Amino acid sequence: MLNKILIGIGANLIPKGFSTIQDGLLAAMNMLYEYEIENVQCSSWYKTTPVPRSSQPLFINAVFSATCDAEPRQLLSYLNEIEARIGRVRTEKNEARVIDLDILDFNSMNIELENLIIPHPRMHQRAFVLVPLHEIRKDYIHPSTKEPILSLIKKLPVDQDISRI
Ligand code: PH2
Ligand code: MG
Ligand code: MG
Repeated sequence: MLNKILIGIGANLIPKGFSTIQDGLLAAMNMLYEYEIENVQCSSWYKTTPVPRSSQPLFINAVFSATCDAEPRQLLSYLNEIEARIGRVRTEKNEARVIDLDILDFNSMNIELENLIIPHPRMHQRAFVLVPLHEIRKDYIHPSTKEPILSLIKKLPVDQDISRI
């Protein structure tokens, strides 16, 4: 278990075969061990308004830390596979979805590959990432800006509602 990772998880549609959004998210989390993503520590679940604001349904979001042997590209393909197993079909960017798994942080490194930038390029602007992340990593420092998580939270725009479920 070489690598320490942070993953954002969220959805705003109920997947087929599940009765709630959260059931789909929990099913995805139960698949992680099949990909040797281990030592999972998850924040509380949060109800959040869509960013940017839209008429989409509210999201359920959380952040978890874990360990894995996989390299970033391999990890991304594992996460994409889990999304597909829950029933995600990708069409347009920022559309409503049954599951989204995003790599937020990988060993606190700055990584730029084709189709994969870590830390996640928009995480510092998103309450639905920063607030749950702060719950599990109070000392988190953003790897590229070096800003502590609390100062990032203080700079968030006020229109992003988030409440613990
Ligand atoms: N994900 C997005 C865009 N907007 N808003 C909320 N509240 N939660 C999300 O998970 C989310 C979003 C892109 O992946
Ligand atoms: Mg996302
Ligand atoms: Mg994604």
